[in-house]
Amino acid sequence: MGNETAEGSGRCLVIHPYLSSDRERLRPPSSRLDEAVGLAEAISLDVVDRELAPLRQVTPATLLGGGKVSEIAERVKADEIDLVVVDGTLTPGQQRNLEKKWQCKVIDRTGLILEIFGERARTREGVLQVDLAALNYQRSRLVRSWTHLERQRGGAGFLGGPGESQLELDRRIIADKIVKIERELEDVKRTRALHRKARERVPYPVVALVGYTNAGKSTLFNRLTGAQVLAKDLLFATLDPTMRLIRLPQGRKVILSDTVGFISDLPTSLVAAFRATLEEVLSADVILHVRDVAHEDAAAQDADVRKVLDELGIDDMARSQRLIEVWNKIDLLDEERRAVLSAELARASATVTVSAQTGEGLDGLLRGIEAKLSEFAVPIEVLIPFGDGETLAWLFRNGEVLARADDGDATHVSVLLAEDKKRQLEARLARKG
Ligand SMILES: Nc1nc2c(ncn2[C@@H]2O[C@H](COP(=O)(O)OP(=O)(O)OP(=O)(O)O)[C@@H](O)[C@H]2O)c(=O)[nH]1
Ligand SMILES: [Mg+2]
Repeated sequence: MGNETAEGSGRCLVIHPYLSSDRERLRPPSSRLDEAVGLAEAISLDVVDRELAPLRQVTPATLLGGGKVSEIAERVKADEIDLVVVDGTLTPGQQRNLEKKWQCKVIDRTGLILEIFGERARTREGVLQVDLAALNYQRSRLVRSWTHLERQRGGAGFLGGPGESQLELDRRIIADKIVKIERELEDVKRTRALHRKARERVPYPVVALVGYTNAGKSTLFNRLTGAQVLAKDLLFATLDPTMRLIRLPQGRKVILSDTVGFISDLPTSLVAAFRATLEEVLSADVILHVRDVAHEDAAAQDADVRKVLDELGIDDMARSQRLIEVWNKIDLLDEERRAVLSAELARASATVTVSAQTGEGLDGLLRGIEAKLSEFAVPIEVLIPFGDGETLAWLFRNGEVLARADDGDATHVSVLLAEDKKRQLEARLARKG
């Protein structure tokens, strides 16, 4: 993807524009600006200036009004700014116009998040997904030749017929690349589906960590697994999914999975790109929604995460069955806020408070996971070949047999089994062929 900004890593000004008439904001503009600065810092940009830009209306050519544009032009000059991040959505035209007026590079929120993801992606699938999202983004705003593509084109003028403009050429190359990446992604996904199948045969339930970026998922993951996943005060520290086997207090083993965090207004192209990664979450037996309850935007972040989960098809029903809310960072709360939280906690269900940092509350969390796993027994029908008395005995031991009927060469059993037991049974049957 385009690395120009990351390479520049220069002096940066972050602007958060917002309509002053918008009264339905969940977050104050100042905290949105803070988050945007956090994003810029996540790719080591040197943020020397930050600014709120209330707009009375949108100016089509530049988004910001003329006065603001000139004011910033002067700032850019005086402070020797190399890059302006506009924490909003710019049309390709607006981006171009602002670059002209300010004489420096300009990127919007999507561009910035793409840069971060481009820097973080490690696995092949992650890299492909980010490339795809970046290409789709570029396609929509392709205005001049793109150095990256130029290199790949090799001999110029080779691919297109006469009279074809450079732009069309670039578009065509991008379109071709998109098709190619999509094909590669399909391959990777197929492999992953196979891996997942293999894992499903392993009798371990999957516990997935989800939550807003910086909520403490990786810190918790490391605490519980003894792993050393990068956990940092950095937005989008984690991008690629990681899994580890852990043992719960009562001896049961589960696979814990850490994954990319969410953020408000995640560009749609990226939501689509990361769907596949997040789909792992869908098939998890237990979902831990890790929340930074010490954050001033905790409520808004919660709403954002719920929205993404909804989009993934995890509705209220699934939530109530499979989700545990993990209120993290309670070590940062003073007595008063702890008291408020306890009152809320009393009303909430399936919620635990923890500090991934100090380890407080982790026993309760593990017990909560165990409880969830055995909570929802589902009735299933099993066909056991005659002679497999072992499996039959296992069913009686591990589930609640509702009915059994023998016929010729098999026994039909209808049994209530908890989710993890169901997996163990599937593994048993698969082993027996
Ligand atoms: N005080 C305190 N800090 C915490 C706690 N848990 C995590 N942190 C800090 O919060 C920051 C973010 O933690 P991560 O574990 O990287 O968060 P994450 O949810 O994995 O973030 P992404 O990978 O960016 O989505 C780090 O600086 C952690 O040290 C906690 O319980 N208490
Ligand atoms: Mg992380």
